[in-house]
Amino acid sequence: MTTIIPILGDQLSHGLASLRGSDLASSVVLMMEVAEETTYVRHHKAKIVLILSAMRHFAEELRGAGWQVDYVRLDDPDNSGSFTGEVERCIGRNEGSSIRIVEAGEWRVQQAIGGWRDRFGVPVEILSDDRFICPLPDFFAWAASRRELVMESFYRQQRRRTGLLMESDDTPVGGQWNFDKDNRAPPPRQRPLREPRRFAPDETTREVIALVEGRFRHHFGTLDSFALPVTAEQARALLADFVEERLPRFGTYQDAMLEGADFLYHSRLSTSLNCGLLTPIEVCEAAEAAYHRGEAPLNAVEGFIRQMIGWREYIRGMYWLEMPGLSEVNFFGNRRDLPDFYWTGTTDMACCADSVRNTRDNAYAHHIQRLMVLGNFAMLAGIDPAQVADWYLVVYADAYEWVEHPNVLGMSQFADGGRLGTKPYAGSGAYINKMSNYCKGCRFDVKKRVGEDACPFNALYWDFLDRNEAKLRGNRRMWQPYATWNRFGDSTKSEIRAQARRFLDSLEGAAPGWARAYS
Ligand code: FAD
Ligand code: DLZ
Ligand code: SF4
Repeated sequence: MTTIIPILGDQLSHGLASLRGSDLASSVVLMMEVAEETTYVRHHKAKIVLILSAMRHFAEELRGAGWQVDYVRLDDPDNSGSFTGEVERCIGRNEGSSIRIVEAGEWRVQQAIGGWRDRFGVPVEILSDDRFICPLPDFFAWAASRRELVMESFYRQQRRRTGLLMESDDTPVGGQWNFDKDNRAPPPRQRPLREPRRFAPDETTREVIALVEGRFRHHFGTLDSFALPVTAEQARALLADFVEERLPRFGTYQDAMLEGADFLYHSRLSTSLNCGLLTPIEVCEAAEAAYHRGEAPLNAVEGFIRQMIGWREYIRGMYWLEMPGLSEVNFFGNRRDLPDFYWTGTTDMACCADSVRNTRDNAYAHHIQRLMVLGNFAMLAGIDPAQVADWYLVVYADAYEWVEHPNVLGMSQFADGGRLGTKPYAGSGAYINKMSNYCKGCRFDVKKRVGEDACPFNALYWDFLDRNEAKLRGNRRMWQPYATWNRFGDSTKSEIRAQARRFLDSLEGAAPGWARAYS
């Protein structure tokens, strides 16, 4: 009687529910490097290196802890290429009599797991992923009890649930739930003194890099500066480094952008969190402890904890609430192809060029680059949201559908018509100019709406409002921009429309198949 415990590439946590309470002697842990996962989109090379290297390290740690691990490598000639195929082979090799697995993070994988009982004729126990703080049934109950699914109210419930930054059951530390108004400073004059800690590739990672440079050489991105944590120990060192060096200013500069400052005061912890090397609760406790030691101010720590237990958990809940329909949403009916510069980085728009460069070099961009530069541009330009979502899923090392879909299709593209956000995150050049130093070095003039050197974001912003007036006019948070638009005279409106049209016509679409062509 052998229980097979499959552990997926984003489940690399020693406290995983399927390992807890399982018997070492009668269990076999199955870990599988499979083509289906490495190519369902053409992931950034760094994401594949991260997952495969972290999986190989994790398997060794499990063996060290006494587990019997059946590990299938990508280049194993008998590898079937899919989770289902590998579980089937593993049952055969080990006379498996039952399967114990933690629910998958993505809909498509969860669907496959749902078919295993019938296919293999053995009991399949699917456990909740309790690394997340809010169980999904609790999120669904919260959502069912609301008319509008506002993150802030969910976040307060999460503060009460965890007791993080709470004086008592209902009193937040500092007397306020949210210090966001202190968190909108323009960029600092200088970069942070020290970049986040880097982890030089060891022999295992170097072996995976060679595999990826061979088999996935046509995928987007470079590996020249690969330095991500691939073990829990390294991830904890990155967390300590963040708490010490950057957390104190995280809040203040949360929305700022500075050319060439790839990480600014951000934590860079999302890749480790999302594949399981860190748990959200340990990260929050480390930040809270820094506040209690007097080493980080409340606006920074509260802002960070809100991202972790508020946004991250709310986004995950929304994914499972809205799937499978979420993949198909297109509220504005946008059809334009994704511009080529999203892959090449070649554009005169300094903000977009720097954000794509960061994405290519580090498989990373910080939140405002993702939201107010690249996402904002795509929405204003009317790009097909499915192409936008594919791009985000490919290019970021922290991207899994559960977190990418709601952020891209909901928060950034408003393609869900406002289920997740109360209004579109649309901004003209003025917003980017306020929050960054990009415009100083740009060939476009951020103050101009029309003309050869006018900032494209300006005409696109007004054209977006104009095009979608019937869909947005009723939104009470859009009243002010429409009031401004309607004060423009007819000739100004026509000039703006013509400017936007000329610019959109000049955009080159990316070659089809970049995101989903199989290697
Ligand atoms: P920090 O700025 O240091 O924030 C701390 C942590 O808070 C992050 O590590 C992350 O775990 C969490 N967090 C903050 N905001 C969010 C959010 N909106 N959703 C979920 N978690 C959040 N995050 C991903 O993990 N994967 C994605 O694929 C992803 N795609 C995004 C796409 C768009 C269009 C946008 C606007 C945001 C996206 N995010 C995504 C959220 C956020 O941008 C990243 O989590 C963050 O930039 C990661 O960098 P960091 O670890 O330095 O974050
Ligand atoms: C992202 C990824 C990649 C690139 N490769 C693998 C893999 O070979 N084996 C694996 O178990 N997981 C991989 N992953 C992560 C999975 O895509 C992720 O675990 C599921 O999508 C979650 O549902
Ligand atoms: Fe971006 Fe416009 Fe500023 Fe150039 S001027 S950096 S395009 S916002």
